[in-house]
Amino acid sequence: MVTKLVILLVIVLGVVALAQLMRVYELSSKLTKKVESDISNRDNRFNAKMMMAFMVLLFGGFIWLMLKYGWTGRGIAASVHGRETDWLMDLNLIIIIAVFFLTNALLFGFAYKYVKKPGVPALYYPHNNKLEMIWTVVPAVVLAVIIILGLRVWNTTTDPAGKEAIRVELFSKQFDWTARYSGMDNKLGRFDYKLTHEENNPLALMTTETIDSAILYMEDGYLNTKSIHYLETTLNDPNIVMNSDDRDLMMVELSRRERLIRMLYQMKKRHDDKIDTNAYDDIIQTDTLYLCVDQEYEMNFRSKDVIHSAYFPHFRVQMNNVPGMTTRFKFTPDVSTEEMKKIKGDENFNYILMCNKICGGAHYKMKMLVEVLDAKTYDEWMNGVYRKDGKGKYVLDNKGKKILLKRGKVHEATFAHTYKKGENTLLPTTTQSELEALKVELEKKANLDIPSTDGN
Ligand SMILES: [Cu+2]
Repeated sequence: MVTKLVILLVIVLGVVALAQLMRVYELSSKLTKKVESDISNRDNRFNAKMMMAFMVLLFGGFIWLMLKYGWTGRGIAASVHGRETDWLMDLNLIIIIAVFFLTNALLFGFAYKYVKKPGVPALYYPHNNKLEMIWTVVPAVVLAVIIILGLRVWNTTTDPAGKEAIRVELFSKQFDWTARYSGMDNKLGRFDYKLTHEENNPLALMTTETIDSAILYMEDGYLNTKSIHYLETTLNDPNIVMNSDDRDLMMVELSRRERLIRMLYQMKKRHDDKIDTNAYDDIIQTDTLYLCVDQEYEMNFRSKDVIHSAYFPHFRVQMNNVPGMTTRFKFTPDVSTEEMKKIKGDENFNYILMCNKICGGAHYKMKMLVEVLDAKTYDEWMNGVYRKDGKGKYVLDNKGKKILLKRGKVHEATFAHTYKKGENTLLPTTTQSELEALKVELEKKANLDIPSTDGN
């Protein structure tokens, strides 16, 4: 408190002192009969020299920074197209640095050379067509070349990938990443946001089961206070007294649900259960993204909530994840994590995927480790994920401890385990036996086996 007061006092006194100094200067110029706007030749020459000194400092500082941090400050790229974008970036930097030195040398050099001299009038030079032409055409041509080269690289990275590329989906939400590999068939299972279920189907994958369970949940939803059944019975119950605002809210919710259920039934009608298998073999990774060196990847980006941005700095990849659409980027990592550790001389080095859009409070921790494995290690990992079942079909194996797997398949019955009594405050008091009865009824209706909780 005292220090703050002292600082304030010093500032106030400083301002007063400055005002007094100005006053002294004005009075002394009156005495010497000098007009304030008159600037002496000595002042002019001093300013010209200071311009040169500033230029030397500016250029010197710039060169020193480049020597200290490397002329681009980027480090090597770890992907094939990354080298191309780095080449483009270098080309841009060369042009920018050349122009920087040229224009600043002219600016400060002219200020020095054409300093006001006694008796020499200023040259009146209003216009020169040739000069105008040069500084319009030259930058236009340079820009066109840069843009054409850039577009070429952009197109090669965002075009659909070839058949041999592995499809991976990066699903983003506040505040984490989930990777989904297309699996043995190299086809990503389809998805629809209407099938999102926080516990059982966070990626909103579309299979016969997920559609059925979404319909059942929407209609009857075990302990789901937004289910159509719950809303209807509550609204029609003569024993429940509600104020009109609450009733209106419930009616709105009910009509929303009814619209959604119609869309779900349409989805069910159109759904071809042959595509279910595309989703079943998808591998879902939440901690580390494993990539194989020299393998092309097609990354498909999705967002559940707000705009995120997938940023792999070492691969020179960045793409916005936009709710409601899939964005794409293809790239081939060509330096494995082990190789990069040696290049950097850092045992702890790891590639990383970060969110590069300020997407909310915990944005800073929205990261995922990326490991680029050599082909052999990558195969070992893949073999740990899959095993063949009795019919010779590949199925997911849940044994690998280091890998977190979830099957892209959910059953209605599983959410009976996840929705606990009293979790929702809107819930009417229900006795344990009523709960059990409801559960049995629902299971009968779903006509599904209750799967074991480990997802197999
Ligand atoms: Cu984010």
